[in-house]
Amino acid sequence: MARVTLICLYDDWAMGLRALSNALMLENHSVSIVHLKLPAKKNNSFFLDHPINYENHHSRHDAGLFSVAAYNVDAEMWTQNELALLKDAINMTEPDIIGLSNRSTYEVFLPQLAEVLSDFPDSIKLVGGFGPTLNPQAYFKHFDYLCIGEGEATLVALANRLPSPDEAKDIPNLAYLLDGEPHFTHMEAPDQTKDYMHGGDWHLAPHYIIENNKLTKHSSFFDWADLGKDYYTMIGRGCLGKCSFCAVGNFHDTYKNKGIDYKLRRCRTIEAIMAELEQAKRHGFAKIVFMDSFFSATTTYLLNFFKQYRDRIGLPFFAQFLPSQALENKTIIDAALAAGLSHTVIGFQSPSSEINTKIFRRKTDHAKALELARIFNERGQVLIDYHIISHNPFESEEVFTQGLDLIAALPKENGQLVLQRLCPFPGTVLYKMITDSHLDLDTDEKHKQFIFYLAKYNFDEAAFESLFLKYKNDNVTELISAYNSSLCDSSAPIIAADNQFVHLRLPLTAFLKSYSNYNIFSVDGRFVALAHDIGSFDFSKTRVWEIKHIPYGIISADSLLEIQKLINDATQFQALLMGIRVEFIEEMWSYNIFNVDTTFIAVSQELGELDLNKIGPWDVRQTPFEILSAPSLEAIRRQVDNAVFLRKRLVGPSVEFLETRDGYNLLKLDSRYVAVSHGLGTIDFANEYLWEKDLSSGSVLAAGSLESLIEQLGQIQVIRD
Ligand code: B12
Ligand code: SF4
Repeated sequence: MARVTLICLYDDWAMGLRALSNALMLENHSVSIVHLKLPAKKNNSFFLDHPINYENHHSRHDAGLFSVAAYNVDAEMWTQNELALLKDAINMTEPDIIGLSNRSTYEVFLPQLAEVLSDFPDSIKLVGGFGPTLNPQAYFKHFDYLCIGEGEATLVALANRLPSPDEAKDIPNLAYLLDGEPHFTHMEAPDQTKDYMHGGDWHLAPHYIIENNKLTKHSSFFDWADLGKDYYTMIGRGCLGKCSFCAVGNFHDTYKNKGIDYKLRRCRTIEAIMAELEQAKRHGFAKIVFMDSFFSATTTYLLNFFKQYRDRIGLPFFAQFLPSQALENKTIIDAALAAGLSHTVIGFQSPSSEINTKIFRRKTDHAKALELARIFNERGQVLIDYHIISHNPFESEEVFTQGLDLIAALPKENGQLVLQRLCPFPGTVLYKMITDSHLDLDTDEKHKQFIFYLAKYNFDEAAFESLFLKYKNDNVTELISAYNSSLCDSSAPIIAADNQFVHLRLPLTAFLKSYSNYNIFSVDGRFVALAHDIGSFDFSKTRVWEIKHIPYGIISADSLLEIQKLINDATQFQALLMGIRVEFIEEMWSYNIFNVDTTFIAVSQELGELDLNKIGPWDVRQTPFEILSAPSLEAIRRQVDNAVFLRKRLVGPSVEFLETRDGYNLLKLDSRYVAVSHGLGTIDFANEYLWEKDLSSGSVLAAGSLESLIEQLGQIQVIRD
């Protein structure tokens, strides 16, 4: 039996790892799954000029002011602490094999991950997924092995034998450096009789979650998953399409180029899917999300599937259909609706059929896609996402006009426009096309087209025309502020900002202050403003996105500064009311100390150079203790002293209990003295880190001597009294 630790990045469901762990567990190997960060999203127009990922604009989520959504690493980069926790998690699982699942987006961060893995010289280090399959060269120097294509058989063979690279020749789908040169083993098609999506005990593999600078362990996936919400799965593998921008078609070519008969699409048996979904339903999931790029199968299969789904599962579900198949056999639409279809995607991608065929290699027929949208729309119950790809260097002015016409033709009720920015991944056909073409992207022009598409979707005809005529020759900044002003015009049909809440699981936590006509709350590190006009709610019961509200009734932002700005903008676009004077005072150890009005702030130099005249410290994503504040210079110096010590981990057996005083336990930890408030409960110092606790309210104090600690305790008492 081998111990295998699989790692995914910014993924909660990690279906690839689910399949791999099923395959391993069926062969009696022991598996642990580590989630380094959960999905993250951030809305900010900053990402318009700094694209890293699939930035997008979602007309419903982002219906407040203009903003662009960015995901995962660009929304919330992992911290050094979190990398340290990754090391801890791997240590705890003592793996023979460490397997990382990687997508192209994370390739630039490989050195950081490789450094963590290098601490485990005795484990085999393997990487798999779309990233290494498409662009193996980026991975060789960091890993012992790369898995090319689907990984179940390869990983099981590796776990059965734990070979060194020169003994791995007969394991299919592997790549590695042999005498410094890339070496690829033979490829084999996956065993078509096997269905690893479900059937094993994948959910019983321990899941380690690293998020918000904390590491938590869960003995079952279902103990941790958001029960009562969405359950993700697929009815098959692969896709009938071979789009040039998408990794999936290129994945298929990896097999085809080696002469392997690899089916574009394989469907699971209906019985296996029903058994899986019955389990999901028993666990309390409320909606099923089928992540198949298309719900494609024979018509007989689909009709039978929907009938069984309706009878045995009956939960609302998301699925995406092939327009041509659904229109030729409209009984599929009827059956899907009767079974509970509640959400779908209609993907247009380029507004031009010619670009779709010649550049994107898609067979999309816009007339059919629109007809399907109309049918769903007429039937009323289905929410439709319309997908269009923006920022395409091959698209001319004429295509932009076609895009406006296409958007005008979309049924809007129950619809939402999702503009995805083109991001060509290395190794895809499109990437090569773009590099070979030497075409320059006129970024400003593309940004403007992006905003005009949104306006076309969000505004009525007259409002759009007026914006377009006035600003088509203006710069992007002018256009954005004109777009935002037009949104305030009541003629524009705004579905006000329920943005950003999709990933928030917590109810509202703390009321911060009243500002203008809004109450501002802090919600798990973000800020939410609710207009007084929308009344009061019991936030422990109501999620903020469930509240029906007036335009701009709910505004959210990542910082207090930003939310105040949005409130100002919303209430007549007043000038920003912030003008803080910041003065540098001194450097203390690895901190810079500043005076900001009546407060003193210490900023860790690890955060790099910050211009505090332009950004508030609350705008900076921090790990604990990176930014400290206090009302006096003495107090901030003391905090720096504490922080430098506390940022080191306070774990280990050398904890000596000294005494109890004023609601604190006084301890000696190594050479330091620490007071821990009784309010924190019992702390197991061998397994817990003090900084995981809420340290903000003076619940942990530290000093170099007992006298100094007792003095601090006295001061705290004065403040509390
Ligand atoms: C589902 C899905 C999502 C879901 C994922 C979460 C969920 N709730 O399930 C959502 C919508 C959140 C999502 C988000 C994103 N996705 Co996505 N997503 C997919 C999709 C449709 C299916 C992936 C899947 O689960 N497949 C089924 C499993 C069983 O297969 P698999 O993951 O490929 O894993 C197999 C092999 O790859 C391999 N393997 C994988 N990892 C490892 C590791 C080891 C050690 C080994 C040995 C083998 C191995 O073995 C596995 C079993 O056979 C694919 C397209 C597709 N049809 O495949 C795109 C796809 C994977 N996504 C893609 C992208 C770009 C993204 C985003 C970056 C988009 C963005 N927002 O910017 C994010 C990144 C998310 C992340 N955490 O990294 C790209 C990846 C391209 C690339 N070159 O890397 C794809 C291929 C689509 C595309 N347009 O090309 N995605
Ligand atoms: S249809 Fe979707 S999943 Fe299939 S190849 Fe095209 S973009 Fe990829």
